Amino acid sequence: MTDDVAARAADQVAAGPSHPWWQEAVFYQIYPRSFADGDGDGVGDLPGLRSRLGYLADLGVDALWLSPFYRSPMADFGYDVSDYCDVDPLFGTLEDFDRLVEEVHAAGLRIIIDWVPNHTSSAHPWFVDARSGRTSAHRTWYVWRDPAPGGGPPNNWRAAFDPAAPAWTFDEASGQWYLHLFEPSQPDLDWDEPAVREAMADVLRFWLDRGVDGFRADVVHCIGKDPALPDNPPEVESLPHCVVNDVPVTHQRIRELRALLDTYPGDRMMVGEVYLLSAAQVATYYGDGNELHLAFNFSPLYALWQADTWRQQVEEVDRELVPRGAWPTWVLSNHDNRRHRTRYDVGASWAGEDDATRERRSERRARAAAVLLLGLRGTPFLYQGEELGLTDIDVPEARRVDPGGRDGCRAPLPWDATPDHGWPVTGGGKPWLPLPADATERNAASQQDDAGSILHLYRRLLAARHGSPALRHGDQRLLDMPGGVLGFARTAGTDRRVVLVNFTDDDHDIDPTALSGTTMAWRVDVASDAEGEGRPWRGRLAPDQAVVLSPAGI
Ligand code: TEU
Repeated sequence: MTDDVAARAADQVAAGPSHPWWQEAVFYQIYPRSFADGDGDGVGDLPGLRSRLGYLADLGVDALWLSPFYRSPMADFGYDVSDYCDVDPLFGTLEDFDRLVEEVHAAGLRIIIDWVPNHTSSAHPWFVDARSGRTSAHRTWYVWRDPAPGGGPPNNWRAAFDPAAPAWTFDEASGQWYLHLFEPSQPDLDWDEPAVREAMADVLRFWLDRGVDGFRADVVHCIGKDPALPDNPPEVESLPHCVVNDVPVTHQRIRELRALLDTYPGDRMMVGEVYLLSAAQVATYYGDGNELHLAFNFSPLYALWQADTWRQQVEEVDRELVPRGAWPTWVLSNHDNRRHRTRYDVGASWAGEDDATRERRSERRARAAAVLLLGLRGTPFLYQGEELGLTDIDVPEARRVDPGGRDGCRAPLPWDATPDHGWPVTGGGKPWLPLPADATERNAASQQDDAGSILHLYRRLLAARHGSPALRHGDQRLLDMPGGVLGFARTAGTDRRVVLVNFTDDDHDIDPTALSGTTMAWRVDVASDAEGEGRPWRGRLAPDQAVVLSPAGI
């Protein structure tokens, strides 16, 4: 046994019963188009990802979540699947996928893959057949309805992305409408049809048999629909139906999926994208430990950089999820939303402030947010590039491609300071989206060489989590702090940590008795600006500074 393994084993004994891997893991989301390009066509792919696994292992994440790589017309960049059991040639081959899983596991990491159960592409053979006529074999696999009395769509549901668009498209040939909560090219499957459930179970088995550790289930709260398809009430009529669809039958469907996963060895898991914006609703999708292992809770994605707001987020999760045994998740950025560094910059500028000042503050906030994310109780999900402190790019109109206007957070990851930043394109073409404008200064290689970079902060935080049962799975207690500061204590057995985050532009002096009720001394384990790490804590937080503290003298 190596020292490291022995230390971890001793740690676990000290911390009591073991915890499932997906509660202790830090996940890293790979958006494959934008991670790394292995064949020089300007779009990231599986060989590119394989060539960068060393970077992820060095970073210290535990598990990867791979966004869709299936065959697809790419109308929604892979969330419109035309074959669930094959790799799109743009990303490589099934053999590339198998090698990826092997190499991920050999590196001591896990991998979960995106699974898109709510809808297929309109180019999927199932839908092509369904559309071919009212009596076709797959007609009942999708949601078809006659026009409303007097014509028009069957109900008032709206599609995502275009708030004015109905969630229905009329099929001239058969005289019926089909349902699509997203684009018309993404028809909704009808999960009341047993053959759909069986086909989708086969898809899960196909990938489980290939060794994946689990799935991220896309808009999984939408697979069940109220069979009466009632109009949305007036107060939510203008919202896309996908953010309000919340019906009991979905829980039954998810229990069936859970039962399937449980037949496999190795603690396979499912994290659901439950895009409902209250933690109380999200909590129900964990069932009684018999539905989703984890569910995304997205309201923190829209939280401002304010201590009170974050305190409310933590309190809501502590109130709604934790008492029912639902293990929380935390996420600051993903491929659908503006990056948090960009969000936290909003409203921070005022007349006379220069760009450099603003840039420094937004860097400080991105760093403090990393301490917050990796200090909270729950499973954190990182989105590729946040470890470099990336901001959204401004995409010139001529190069915009996403129907949902989400290109800004999907720029290719800048690997180095060379002119193409690790994205050389054959024949002098361009990557599918522009690289960030500051890629020459802000890229993986430069930050690897700079111990003071945000990349190194993420590494130190991930190492601190690995070294502390309290951070990985401990209890959490909010502390009384001055306005503008969030503080919480994490405890597992004798292991203790305190996390403090200053959300303001001012210094704050913290009374040490507020941390534990005693005058015990604390040491700085990790600081967002690296100040004082490994030394006694002096009781002062700098503007937008965050720290992880441990009891001094241990
Ligand atoms: O997202 C679901 C979803 O609700 C988002 O589209 C959200 O409404 C929007 O992005 C808010 O900005 C999932 C995937 O993550 C997304 O990429 C897909 O486009 C969508 O499902 C359809 O599969």
